[in-house]
Amino acid sequence: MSRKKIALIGGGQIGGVLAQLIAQKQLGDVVMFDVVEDMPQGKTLDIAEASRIDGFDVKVTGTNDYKDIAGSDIIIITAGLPRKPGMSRDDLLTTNAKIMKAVAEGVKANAPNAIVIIISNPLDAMVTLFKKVTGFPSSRVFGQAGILDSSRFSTFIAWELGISVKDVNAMVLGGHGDTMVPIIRYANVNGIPVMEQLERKYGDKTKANEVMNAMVSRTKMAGGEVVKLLKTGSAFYSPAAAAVTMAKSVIYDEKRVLPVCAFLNGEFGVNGYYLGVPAVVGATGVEKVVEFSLNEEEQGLLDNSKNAVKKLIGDMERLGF
Ligand code: TXD
Repeated sequence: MSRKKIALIGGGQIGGVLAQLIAQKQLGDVVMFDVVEDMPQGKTLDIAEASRIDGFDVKVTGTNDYKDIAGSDIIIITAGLPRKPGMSRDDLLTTNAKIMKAVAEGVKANAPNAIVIIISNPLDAMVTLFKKVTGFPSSRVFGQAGILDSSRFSTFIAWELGISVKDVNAMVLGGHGDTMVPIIRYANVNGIPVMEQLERKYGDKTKANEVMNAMVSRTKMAGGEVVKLLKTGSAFYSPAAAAVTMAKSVIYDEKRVLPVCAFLNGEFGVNGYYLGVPAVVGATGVEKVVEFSLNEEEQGLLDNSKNAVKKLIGDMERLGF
């Protein structure tokens, strides 16, 4: 089997980590594209020169020319500005929509058959715009947010219970913003409900709810917490790790059930919008949305999140995108 070709559109903080992770895991040959002259060439040369240390034979190259992404099997897009302290992800809309439109045109012209994973914020709107500009099937255009948000939720639970994060399953649905929906009821430790563990730990339902609600709030604000500490940008190690998980599931047709920003055709009562939901990710991209029952409160929170995404897309359309 010939090696896959993975193009990274955007060679900034996340793009750089993506390139190194993909190389180290030998997922495929990497081509990093950025508009900053020579920067992708420099970053990828640096990564490539570690090949003997990390033991990889995949090629890692950089370019400022879209023609070099031709034939890519997978494209991961991080092009766009990150937020600064005090900014919301939505504040990036105007600037990043302009960038995403240019990127979509470049990808459509040079790699029309690729599977596309989008990371740029505001995520749900950027995925929507990319799909609109390229006209690619929605199965081949999806976004990374839910894996990161779910990992943050799971990590906080593991820290609270003093257990391995490997045994925690906790999912976040909805848009990648303040209205995201950590699904408390299904959060579990090897099948044991987290809420039961918290009630046993504290011997008090009220305290258990307080602790869970604090973790839910921290999950929703986790991106901003990192931005506040970094001051010059946003999280980049964790989103890169999340996107590599998605790319791996495509490359090896793993059919992982992953929370991704996927196009909904009625699933979860949502029709015609991209939203974070669990989906089967395989060789053809998003193969199936995995629905599960939500109670009235959970459905209300998901509808609220969809409405926030719907408003953002309306704002984007009013800006002419
Ligand atoms: O999980 C998630 N989805 C989010 C995504 C988690 C964290 C950060 N999230 C967003 O990813 C963030 O808000 C940004 O919108 C993107 C990229 O974040 P990153 O930290 O990598 O930003 P950088 O370091 O500024 O890198 C962006 C690169 C930079 O090198 C620019 O020169 C380049 O994008 N850029 C372009 N590349 C290609 N084409 C065009 N037009 C272009 N414009 C800028």
